[in-house]
Amino acid sequence: MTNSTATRLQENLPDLQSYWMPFTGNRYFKDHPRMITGASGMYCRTHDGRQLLDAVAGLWCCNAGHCHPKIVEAIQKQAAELDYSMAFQLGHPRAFELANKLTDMAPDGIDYAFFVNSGSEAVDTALKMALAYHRLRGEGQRTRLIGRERGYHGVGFGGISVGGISPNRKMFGALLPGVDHLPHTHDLEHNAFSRGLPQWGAHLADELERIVALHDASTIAAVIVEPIAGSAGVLLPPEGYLERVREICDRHGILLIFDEVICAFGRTGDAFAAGRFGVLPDLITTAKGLTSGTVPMGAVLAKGEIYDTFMTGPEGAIEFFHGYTYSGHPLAAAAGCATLDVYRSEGLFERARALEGTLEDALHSLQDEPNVIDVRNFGLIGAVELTPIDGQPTARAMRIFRECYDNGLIIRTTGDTLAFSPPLIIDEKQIAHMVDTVRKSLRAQR
Ligand code: PXG
Repeated sequence: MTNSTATRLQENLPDLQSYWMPFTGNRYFKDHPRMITGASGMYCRTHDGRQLLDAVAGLWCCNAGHCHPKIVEAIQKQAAELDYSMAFQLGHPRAFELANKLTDMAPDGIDYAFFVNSGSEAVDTALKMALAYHRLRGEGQRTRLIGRERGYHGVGFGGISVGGISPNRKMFGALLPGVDHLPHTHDLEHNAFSRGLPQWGAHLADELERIVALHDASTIAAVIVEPIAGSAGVLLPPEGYLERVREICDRHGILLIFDEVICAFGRTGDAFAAGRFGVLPDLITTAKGLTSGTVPMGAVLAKGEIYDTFMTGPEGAIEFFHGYTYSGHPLAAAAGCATLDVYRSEGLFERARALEGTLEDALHSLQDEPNVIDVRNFGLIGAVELTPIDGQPTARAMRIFRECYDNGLIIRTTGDTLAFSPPLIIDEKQIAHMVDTVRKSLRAQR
């Protein structure tokens, strides 16, 4: 037994050696483990018996709160009834039921759901749908994909190619060919401390016209953007920006994909950001809140016209050569059905909308705290951006993360930005407590 194993056992922890953790400083974590052993509602429990308020809904996913009894029951029941059935050529009722519930909830015109297991798979699936759609319509030369700087679209090769976060790209070589990027929309000079959508920057969408002029519209298949970019630090679309992107895509026959992996399921105070912003994309990628984070699942939602374009060729032939062993997995589908029912029956999207102003006021009260250079918010999403420590980017936000954790609060950091995306069940007292803890942490790290 190694020394560290002995210490861990004393601390009630397993041996930490073999697990290669994702997007984590493995060596730091293994020296300073923060282990979550249970959760309920707004709170998580740690291995050393502490209770933490979860201000990020796991990782933007547990929108109905942790271990919701109705979702837990549905998963347990499904596990005992049908564990798995072949995903290709056979079906099971729960997946069809979920597709119906999901498309009922989606904006009018979005009529089909293709199931996957994660946001990354949803993105790669949507990109492939876009390419195949054009090919089926005799426009196979439309192969170019347009993403955006600082966009996050998961970690598949398609997703990192259209994504615009350089550390996620630079280790992996040339990536997909024929990809271009719009500029991001984050601008502190014009928009610092905006409440809701920033006023400045709709013209940044016109960069798409420049890209179209450069490559010719006939070579471009799709544009993919997050309506609100989450992982890259909560970057909000300027007022009118998404509308303009939609108009330009329409003008040039380019499909528009909204990556709503974090925005969907109440995060913006509506079922989908597309609904809240009144901009209808051709494809929507989702995951996370679809099952409130309980069982991995994602979905690509498509307009009827896209599905119809595929439904040609000989009767009985496969129309789309794509899918996963676990597409529409029974446990995930049962979790999804129960989750969407909970969102509706508990009015959680309306609740998020009603709490938007409370979260906004609470977060903006941090404006004058040490090192705060921006506060921004929309729906139940918030961000506090900090001045980086000279020569040590990300270090200041990490210190605040650790300070908050020690004070009973889980937040998320990205770069030097603190991000907030609480479960939609959060109440006003918990919002106040969350912001007070952040305030204390900012002052302690002055
Ligand atoms: N698209 C978007 C917009 C996302 O936010 C993905 C795709 C990929 O989803 P999967 O399920 O493959 O992880 C995401 C994921 C953060 C953070 O720190 C956000 C995500 C993942 C990890 C961390 O905000 N979003």
